[in-house]
Parts: sequence; structure tokens; C-alpha cells
Amino acid sequence: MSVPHPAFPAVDAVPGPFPLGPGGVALLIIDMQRDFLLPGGFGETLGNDVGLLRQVVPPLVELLAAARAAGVPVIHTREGHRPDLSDCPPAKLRRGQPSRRIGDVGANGRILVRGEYGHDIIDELAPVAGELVVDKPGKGAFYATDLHEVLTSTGITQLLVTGVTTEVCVHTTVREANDRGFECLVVSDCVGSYFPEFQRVGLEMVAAQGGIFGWVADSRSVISALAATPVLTC
Ligand code: TIU
Repeated sequence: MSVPHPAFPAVDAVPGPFPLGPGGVALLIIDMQRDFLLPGGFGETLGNDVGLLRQVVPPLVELLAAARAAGVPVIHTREGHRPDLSDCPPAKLRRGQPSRRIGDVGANGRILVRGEYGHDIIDELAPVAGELVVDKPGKGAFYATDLHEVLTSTGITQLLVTGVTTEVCVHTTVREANDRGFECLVVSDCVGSYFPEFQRVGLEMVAAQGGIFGWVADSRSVISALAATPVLTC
């Protein structure tokens, strides 16, 4: 991954401008997997209307293109488990009353299991060569992964955070990142929830109290800032 140019402009955000740099910035795309966005996957087995997450896709496709054009490193994450479920805590496996559990066979293969069709990222946002894909067994992208080491070794200090779901894996990851000293900007129309109320409050929680966990801005503001930057060379 490349280390971005230090002279990026600020993003118009709440609770205030998010100045890109002087460290590196990366676009983090959390769990845009078929298992959460398509019928028959993990999200639907939990009783959710997966159609609610579709609205994230068009703005995120645009943001991803803008990030790639600006030379901003892109990191994708996927929630899921080894085929033998040895990295799935029994408490997670037992949780709730899903119609099918993690590891069961669903319409898109075994639910939330690595290597299955449903576990992979939706076609519209498929990673390209050179983009990191972090497989994570938990909700947070730092737990039981090497994400912290990757960010540190590549000089990345800021994350443009996108993906699903706002109040679960996005929030958990932002809280983990914030405690580790990373600055997070959550892109409001590029994160999604099965619950409109959680989406609204989840975003408010990030930027409340002077930005207790980070910043929030829409994709237009982020893309404007990225478009005003020089194209980076890898
Ligand atoms: N259930 C729910 O809203 N989310 C998850 O289980 N995982 C993620 O958010 N990726």
C-alpha cells in the first residue's frame, strides 16, 4: 500500500473540519458481504430486511472510485469464521433465535463461513489487486486481526470508515480504532443499518461531545476533498 500525500485539504464534517494528513489516510470498507446484503444470508437469518442496506451501495461505489483515483489505500473487511468454526465463540454461535445459525447451509453457502459465496464481498465493491482484505471473526476489525500492525507499518493514521452495519461492526471498529489513536471519519451515506433509528443515533453518537469517537461527513464532502488532492503515485 502507498502512503498518501500530506497535503490533502480538510473534509467538511461534524463536529468540525477533518483535516486529511499529515499522516496517511485509508478507506476502510467494513463487511459489504453478500451475507449481510443479499437474501438468504446471515443478516436475513437474524430477521432483518436486507433491502435496507442496498442504499449504501451507489454512494460507496462512487467513493471507492474516488479513493482509488486519488491513490488512497483501500482496506476491505469480512466478518466470518473458519470452516470448522474453531474461531467462533460458542456464545456467538448460540446467540438469538436465527432461522439458521453460523455454519448452517443457506442460499449462499454456509452462513458466515470463509470461502463460501455468501461470505465474500458484493460484486459492485469487489477488491482489486493491491487492496487488503482483512478477515475478522468478531464485530471489530482490530480484534484477532493484524489491522493495527498493517496501519502502523504503512503510516496510516486516519480512516474513512464505511460499510455495514452502522451500530454493530462500524461502531465497534471505530471505537477500537479511536482507542488505538486513529482518527476516524464515518461517511454517513456509506454506512447502513437494518434499523433507521440506529443509523441516525449511531451517527450522532460518533460526533457528539466534540467528536467523542470521530467525525461524520457525507460522501459528497469526502469526494470533494479527495478530488482536490494531487493524484498519488504508489
Ligand atoms: N447484525 C448486524 O447488524 N451486524 C453484524 O452482525 N455484523 C456486522 O455489522 N458486520
